[in-house]
Amino acid sequence: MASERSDSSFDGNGEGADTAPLALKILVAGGFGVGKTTLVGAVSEIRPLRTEEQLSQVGESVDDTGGVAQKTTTTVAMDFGRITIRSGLSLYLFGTPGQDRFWFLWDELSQGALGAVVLADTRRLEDCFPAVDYFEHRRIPFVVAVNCFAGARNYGAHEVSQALDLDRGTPVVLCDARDRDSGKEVLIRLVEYAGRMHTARLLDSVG
Ligand SMILES: Nc1nc2c(ncn2[C@@H]2O[C@H](COP(=O)(O)OP(=O)(O)O)[C@@H](O)[C@H]2O)c(=O)[nH]1
Ligand SMILES: [Mg+2]
Repeated sequence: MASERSDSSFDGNGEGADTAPLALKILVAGGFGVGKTTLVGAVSEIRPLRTEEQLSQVGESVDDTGGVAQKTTTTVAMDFGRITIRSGLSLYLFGTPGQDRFWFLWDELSQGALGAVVLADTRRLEDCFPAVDYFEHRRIPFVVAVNCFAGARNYGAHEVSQALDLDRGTPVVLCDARDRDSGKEVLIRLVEYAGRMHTARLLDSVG
């Protein structure tokens, strides 16, 4: 059954890619309020599964809503969505929880992931440092997607790359997390980049 085969390639190994539909797992990370839930919602073909909770009064002291005045919900576990990039290739998107207190979920979520999108807001670039560190340390390929909020100064990709001290070659793309095509563009860049990285490592490992 097609859906079962799709599930079996969920780990992203890609065996039989010519015949079986391939489903790859992608993480969407970044600071609180940077647009992760928005991005997953904008690109997903299925109604995105969200686990948002009203920001509780208890959380008020720890959830930094500075610069995100309208935000009244927070993702406590994760966002989940799916997008078909082209016939036979779909991506399963997992939005990681934005707050430090949910870090324990990341190791679980990153199992078998092809790569990650780190969303960044140039007004609070430092918020994505933990995500950048996390993926660099675990050698999980990622692209940095700058979510271009109105009112934020427009930085060039190179400037962002320098400010985040990214490894050479790590792509930086500008996007609008609310826009489906823009989000899809980011995901395509990631798939291409991660594909190249994984292939290069495979070739390295065989000598
Ligand atoms: N102006 C603008 N607002 C955005 C954009 N992306 C997200 N937002 C808003 O910013 C807030 C936080 O976004 P959300 O996706 O919940 O952030 P998350 O915490 O990373 O999941 C929401 O109120 C969004 O509607 C964007 O590109 N431009
Ligand atoms: Mg969210």
